[in-house]
Amino acid sequence: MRSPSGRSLLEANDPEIHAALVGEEARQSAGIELIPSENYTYPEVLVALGSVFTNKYSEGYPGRRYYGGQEYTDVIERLARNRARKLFGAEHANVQPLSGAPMNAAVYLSMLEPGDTVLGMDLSHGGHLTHGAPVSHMGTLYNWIRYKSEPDNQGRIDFDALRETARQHRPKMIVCGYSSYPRDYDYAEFKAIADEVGALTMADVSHIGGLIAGGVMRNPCDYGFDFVTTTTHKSLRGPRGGMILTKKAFRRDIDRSVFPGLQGGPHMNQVAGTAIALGKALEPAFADYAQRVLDNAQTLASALMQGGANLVTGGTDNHMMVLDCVQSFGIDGRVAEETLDSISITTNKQVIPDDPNPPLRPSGIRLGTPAATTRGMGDAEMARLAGWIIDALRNHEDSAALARLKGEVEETCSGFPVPGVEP
Ligand code: DSN
Repeated sequence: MRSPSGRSLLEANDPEIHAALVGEEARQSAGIELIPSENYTYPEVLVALGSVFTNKYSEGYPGRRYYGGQEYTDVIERLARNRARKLFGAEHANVQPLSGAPMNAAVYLSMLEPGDTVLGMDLSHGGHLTHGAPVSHMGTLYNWIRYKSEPDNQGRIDFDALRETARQHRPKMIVCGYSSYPRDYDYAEFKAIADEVGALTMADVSHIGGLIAGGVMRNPCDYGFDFVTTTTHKSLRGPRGGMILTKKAFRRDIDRSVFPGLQGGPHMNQVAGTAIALGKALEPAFADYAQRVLDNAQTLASALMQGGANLVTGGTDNHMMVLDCVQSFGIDGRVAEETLDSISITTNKQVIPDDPNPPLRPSGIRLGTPAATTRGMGDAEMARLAGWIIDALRNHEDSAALARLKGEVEETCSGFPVPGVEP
C-alpha cells in the first residue's frame, strides 16, 4: 500500500530513490506537461499500482490460471474486461498487454505469418514504430507497404490511392490509428477497402482511447473493425499498459497470442489500475473531461496559429498539435524542446511529414492537452500557454526572457495541483 509509512520507510532505507521520487513530484507539479501521450493518473490508480497485487503471478485468464490463490486477481481482471467491453462496445477485451508495443505485436503475431503484407501509415506522417517502421522487429517480420497523409489538405488520406495500393498488394491486414496525427480517422473508408480486398482491419487508437471512451471521437468498434488496440495511460488516464478489443470470433486467438504466445505473467497491479481507470471512464464526468480536452486543443491551436506558429495539417481535430518549428521560428525541434523545458513546459521533438531532418534533430515538436486538462486548466490557461510558447521559441537565446517566462509558467501551475501529489 502507498501509505505514509511506506514513504517514510523509503526515505529512511533508500534516500537516493526517495530523493528522485520527491524531485519528480516537484518537477511534475512546477511545470506543465504537454506531451500528448502523457497524463496524470488518478490517485486511486497510484494506490493500485503500489499494492500487493504486484506480488502475484497470474498466468492464464480468470477461472483458468496456472497458479493458485487467484480469487481476487480474477475479480479485478473480470471487472477490467467487462468495463472495457461496455465502454467501447466491444465483444471481447484482453487487458493483459504490458504496454503498447507488445499489444500491437500480439495482434500481428496472432493473425499474420512472417512475410505477410500489411498496410500501415508512414512513420513521419504519424504512424507508430510498431506500424512497420524498419527499425522495429515488426518492420522486418512483415512486408509493410506504407501509405501517407496529405499535410497540405488538412491531413486527409487519399482513399482512392489507398484503394489502388490495396488492390495491387492484396494486404492481409490494414492498420490505421497513429501517434502523431492531429486528425480523426475515416474508419468506414478503411473498412470498405479492407472488405474489398479481404483484409483484416486494425485501429491503434492509443492516443485517443480516452476521447473515444468519452464519446467525443469516432469509435472503430462501431465500424466493424476486427482489432482495436489502445494504451491505457494516455487520454484514458490509467496506468501504463495496453488493451486489445476484438470480436468473439478472434477471442481465443488474441488471448493465446498475449499469453502464452508473447507474455508470461500479467502485471496484476497494473490490471487493477486499468479496471479503476475504466470505471472512471464510465462515469458521466469523463465525457465532460474528454470534451474539455478537445476544447482546450482547439483554443491552444487557434492561439498558436494566430501567434504565427505553423501547425502540420493546419490545425487539429483531436488533442494533439504538431508544430513545424523550422518554418515557424527557424529552429529545429530539439532546440524547441530544450527551450520549452527551460521554462517548465514539457513537449517532445517530433518528425513532420517527409521530414528532411533526422529523428534526433527533427523539424517539429508535438503538443497535447490531456494532462493540462486533467489539472483543470481551461481556455484562459491555453491562451497563456500559446503566448509563452511563442515568446520562448522566438526568444530562445534570450536568457532573461526565458527566466521571466519560467516564473510565469510556474506561478500559474502552482494553482493547479497534480492529482496524487501532496501539495
Ligand atoms: N511513446 C508514445 C507516444 O508518445 O506516442 C507511443 O509510442
